Amino acid sequence: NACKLMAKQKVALECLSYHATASNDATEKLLKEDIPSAETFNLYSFTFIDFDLSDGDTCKATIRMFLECNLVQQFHIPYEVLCRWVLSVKKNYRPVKYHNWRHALNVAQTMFAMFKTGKMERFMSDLEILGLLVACFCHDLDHRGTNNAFQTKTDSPLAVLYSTSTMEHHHFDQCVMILNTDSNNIFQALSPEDYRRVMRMVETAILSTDLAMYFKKKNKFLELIENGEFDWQSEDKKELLSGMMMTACDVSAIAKPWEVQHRVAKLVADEFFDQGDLEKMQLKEQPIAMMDRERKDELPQMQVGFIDVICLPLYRVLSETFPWMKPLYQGTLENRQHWQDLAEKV
Ligand code: 5BB
Ligand code: ZN
Repeated sequence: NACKLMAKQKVALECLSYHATASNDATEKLLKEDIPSAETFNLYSFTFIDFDLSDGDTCKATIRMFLECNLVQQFHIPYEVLCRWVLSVKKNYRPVKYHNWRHALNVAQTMFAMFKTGKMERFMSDLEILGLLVACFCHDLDHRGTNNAFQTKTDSPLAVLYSTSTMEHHHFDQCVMILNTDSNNIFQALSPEDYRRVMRMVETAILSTDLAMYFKKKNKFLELIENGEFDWQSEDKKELLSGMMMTACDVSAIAKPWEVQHRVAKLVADEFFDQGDLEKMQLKEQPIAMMDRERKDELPQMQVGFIDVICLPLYRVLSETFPWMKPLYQGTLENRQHWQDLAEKV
């Protein structure tokens, strides 16, 4: 326990130099700007792309999703607080190659597209929609470009604090920290009970983005589906479904049009290689193939494996049960062919 306190202090100190809430100037500026329509940003589509958006546009797209889901009105979110929260969340992502603010935006947009175009909205209460959207935006906060195994191997203070789902616990802590910072609390008008419920949902949803958690829960989910489950209303079934949706959104770059998937996969690989370099230098260790620059030729084959083991099975059950989710399955299948072709070339 004393050990954990020390670790907590170390993490806090480390983050102090980094964390900042958005400035009043930036908030004022965003507050005054027009928010373009959802169509302008292509928000309803599973083929949304952020590449051409400016940083300012990414904030506006975020606000547009909250407006489009009627969350600002429904939960009396003061508009200025929403603007400040968006800017603060963006600020608390680090400029790593893949797990940065753009990734969070893309994950949240896929969740939005699932609600609307995927027609999943009907299974969720407004509070759940709020919780899931917030969870998507916050789910990788303060990611350092290194995974849980790396935290454990390097005895990072974070790993001392949380021995399992290390980074995911930290992402949630960061999410809470922002909400608890003056004038960033978009949940401020909720009743104490709704407040507790939405925080619990955000926590569960963020923790479920640990791939280890996905593997632990997916069989239970498959079992329910195979038994022809149609009622997703009960608490634990909703939690299971939400977790699956979080993973489906988290890996949804795999379902984008090929040019986009190709470019994003390179970002993922570059971040993995950076961790591999750290392992070689700091730990004098041979990184696994996925993180070894010397083995970048194997990337297409690894993507096929990733698609076959994680993505396609998940998108298959989701689209069999919820037919409007089919574009995710279809896009992934097309990309599999491209990666397979590349794998055969080498
Ligand atoms: C994933 C699980 N890992 C513990 C071992 C490696 N595998 S993998 O073989 O499926 C794999 C996945 C290997 C290489 C990969 O990327 C090479 C560029 C990937 C991969 N992972 N490819 C991607 O396009 C994406 Br997106 C990802 C996801 C990376 C984040 C992992 C966290 C997912 C949480 C649900
Ligand atoms: Zn993520």
